[in-house]
Amino acid sequence: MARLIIVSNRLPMSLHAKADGTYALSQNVGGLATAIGPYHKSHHDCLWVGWSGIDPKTRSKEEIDKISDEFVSNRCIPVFLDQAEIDGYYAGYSNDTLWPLFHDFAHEAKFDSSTWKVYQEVNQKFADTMADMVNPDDTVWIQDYHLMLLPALLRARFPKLKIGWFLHIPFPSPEIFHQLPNGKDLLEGLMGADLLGFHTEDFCMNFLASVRSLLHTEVDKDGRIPVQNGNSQRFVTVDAFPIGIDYGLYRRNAHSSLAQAMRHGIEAVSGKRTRRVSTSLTAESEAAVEAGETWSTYTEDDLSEVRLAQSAAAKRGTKGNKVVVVSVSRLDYTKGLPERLRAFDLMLSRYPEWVGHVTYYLLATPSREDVETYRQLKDQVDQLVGEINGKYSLLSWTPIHYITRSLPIKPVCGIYTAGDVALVTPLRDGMNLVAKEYLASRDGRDGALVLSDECGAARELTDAFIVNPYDTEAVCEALHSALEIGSGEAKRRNAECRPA
Ligand code: ADQ
Repeated sequence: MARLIIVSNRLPMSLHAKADGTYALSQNVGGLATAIGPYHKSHHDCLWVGWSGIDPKTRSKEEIDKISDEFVSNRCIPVFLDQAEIDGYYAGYSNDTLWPLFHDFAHEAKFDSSTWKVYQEVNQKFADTMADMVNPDDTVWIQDYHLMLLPALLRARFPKLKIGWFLHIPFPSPEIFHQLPNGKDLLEGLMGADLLGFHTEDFCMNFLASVRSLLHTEVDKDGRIPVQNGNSQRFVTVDAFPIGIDYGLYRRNAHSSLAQAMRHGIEAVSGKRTRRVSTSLTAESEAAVEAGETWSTYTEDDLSEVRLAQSAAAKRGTKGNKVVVVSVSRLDYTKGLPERLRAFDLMLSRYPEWVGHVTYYLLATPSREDVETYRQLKDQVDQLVGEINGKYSLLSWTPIHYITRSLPIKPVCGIYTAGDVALVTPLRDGMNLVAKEYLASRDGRDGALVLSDECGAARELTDAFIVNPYDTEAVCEALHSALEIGSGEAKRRNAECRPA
């Protein structure tokens, strides 16, 4: 029977040892697992090959066998990589070189011939692992920038195999791609595939421009690249396949009791819903007046908090008008979290009537904490959240609720359904699934999306408030407008984004 074999750097599941010595698997989070995981789960003829997350040098042979069995019983074929391989191939060449360069952060990219060597070796290791399990009539679907050499390595062993490769991140302009010392090798690696997929037409055009200039190959009018193999000729087709989500999964989970409980909790804390111990902005404003009398000997600056509380209460009233902004993101420099926070800060200072009325739920999971740039980013985000909360908090209200844990899908859907506005402003992103998840969770009801024009999703979700994520003023104004629109206008915009 012909099967679909998905290949990615990481398997969609992680292994946990249980107290009784057996193992259990849990679903990983992240764009790739979200996008493709549901297909693998529901198609019993589909296998997934990827790194197990286990260093074989730290386990006995018996343990590795037991771990492999656990993965295989979930239709996952593990590739075991030791620490040196992970350092060179994953942390090194994939994440220190390709990730920043492909996201137009060339200044963050490191070029190191030793990591390139390990990248080649690990791609070869994937090909070796697959050599014993692939049938010639299978279809192999390779994912992402970690495995750009694998198509040609598999083609050399299986001339007739159907091979696809999909890039989940942007493909950069030729000017940027040409900075990569091994760019030509990577393109040649990809020429082993039959079909190369990108999120957008723009990324396809960037890719084809690099193919023309580095491989000196003409591309035909259908975007096909001819590849000569001895006397025979094959074609590599290039096309855009904007990745989606399992819409029904998010819509269903948004209605789950856990998601509803999460939503009610957020609405209570942000003042949208009455809570058991009520602390109103009026009370705070009255307290501020009293405090103002006590503090009247202090300088004007010291009284700004008092004024904020009074003006917030006066301008928006004390009932209703409480709104929630949400963001869900990995903590990565491409996601633009400091820039979002600065825009939120600017909105509170430019429109002080939002003080006490808008609460920002920021779910931001740290990633790659062993890397200095990422540690610095986490420190910067922590500091900005602290500064904004310190500057605007009232006794009964905190502007930003900052959660750095990774949450399961139901609470995440609860956050989406509580959000009157989702602020999704990556500096550069292949697609961005969070934008789609937010809309699916709301399923055409009200709620507004402020979306970066630097992500693939902006090509599809054109009824969102589209902004330049670097432009703090523009993001601030878009956020303000998104918070102000009526539910009729929000529903109209969201209806356009529902699947037919
Ligand atoms: P990512 O860079 O991981 O994916 P994204 O598309 O936003 O980016 O997907 C993130 C996923 O992780 C979403 O499903 C989101 O719900 C989940 N997530 C993020 N933070 C979470 C948290 N704290 N708790 C729980 N879940 C969390 C890459 C590319 C993207 C591309 C996808 C798919 O970088 O551009 O859209 O692959 O192709």
